[in-house]
Amino acid sequence: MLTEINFDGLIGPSHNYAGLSPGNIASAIHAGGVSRPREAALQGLGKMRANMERGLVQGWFMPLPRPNAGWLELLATDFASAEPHMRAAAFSASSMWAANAATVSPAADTADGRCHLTVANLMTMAHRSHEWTDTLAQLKLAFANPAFVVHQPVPAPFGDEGAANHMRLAPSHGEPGVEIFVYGKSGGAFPARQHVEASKAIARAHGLSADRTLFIEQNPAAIAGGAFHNDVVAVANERVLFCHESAFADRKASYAAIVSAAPWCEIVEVAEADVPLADVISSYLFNAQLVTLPGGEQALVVPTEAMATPSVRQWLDTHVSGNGPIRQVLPVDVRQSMANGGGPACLRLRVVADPSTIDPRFLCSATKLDRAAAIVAEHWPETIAPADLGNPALVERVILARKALLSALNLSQLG
Ligand code: SUG
Repeated sequence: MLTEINFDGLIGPSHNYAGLSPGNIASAIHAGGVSRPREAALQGLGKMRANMERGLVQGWFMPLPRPNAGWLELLATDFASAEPHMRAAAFSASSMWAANAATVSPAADTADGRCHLTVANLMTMAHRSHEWTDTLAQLKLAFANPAFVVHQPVPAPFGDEGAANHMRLAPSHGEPGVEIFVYGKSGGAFPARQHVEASKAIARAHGLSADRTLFIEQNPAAIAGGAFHNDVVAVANERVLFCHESAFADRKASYAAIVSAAPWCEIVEVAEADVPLADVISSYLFNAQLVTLPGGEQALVVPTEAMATPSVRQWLDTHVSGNGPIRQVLPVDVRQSMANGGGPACLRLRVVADPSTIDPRFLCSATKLDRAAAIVAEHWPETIAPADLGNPALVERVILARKALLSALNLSQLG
């Protein structure tokens, strides 16, 4: 049976705060801080568990090999001799943010009736540009069934950041939907990571129909304010689009195009006067998982930071006590990821599919979550300070920790 599956990136043992993402305010603020990889991974597993307990289908992706020795080799260096910024780029656990792993078009939207995935090239940020090869290997394994088509990345120089800049509206998950690609235009203070040429290439590769595909420009003011991905200011689920007033460059024309392509959709807009953009960015109100619970109600899985921001809390209380489509607000603690700019929505990739078509090793169960949590508790470093990155003992520990996880989950073939 077709259902939405959320695949979360299991937070890797090298999680640290290196300030690698210009335009991502949380990453800049926490640069040089001491990270807590063990706590981070347990928070992520806690989110997966809570969503499963609500009756949602949960999958996961494994951390990538870090430091990425192969990438450093291509750069004619190695971890011991690389300059500090290259070391940090090779060591980053950034693949945890699975919303940036790929763009997914469910079978109901595509010309050949298969579910298409294009791995994101993430080429704008050095530390993320080398994720795609290992991510692609996992996607090929998880989605090897002929129900799926897994595509190579869009070639340079067209930046693609995956599902973080892609939304889908549909009367229900399994029905044909409208896919909305949100791109940025370069020239602002911060990089526009999603290029329209990449979005268009993906829409063509996935065989999307023109009347159910939209390309919308992200508001440059939102990017300048710290919304480095569209999913920081907007999220969609089935027939609901939940967004901030400042999300799109041409607000009225964007809404008109969306309503014309999806007349059954409901746009829930948060006004700047109620929640200013700065509060949106710091609270990650929209970097929430908007999900349909088994009973049919929509719930918003928000970071705890959202509840601690008075304007956001007030907006949510008013909405839920009124007649709006978001019926429940479910706070979750993912503070370790949030400090690098990754909220609940960043940590997951949504795939509408029949779970029986997916390699079962990538689907979670309560027992597997327990097994992973035990490995994390035993092997993940408790803390990483910036100076630790040069410590060979830490490198060895991080490599062994990941190997222990893969072995416990029968995924050692990921190497
Ligand atoms: O690409 N942070 C990530 C956060 C990604 C959030 N994803 C979505 N919005 N979907 C990024 O900027 C920071 C790493 C560091 O600074 O150490 C980082 O890569």
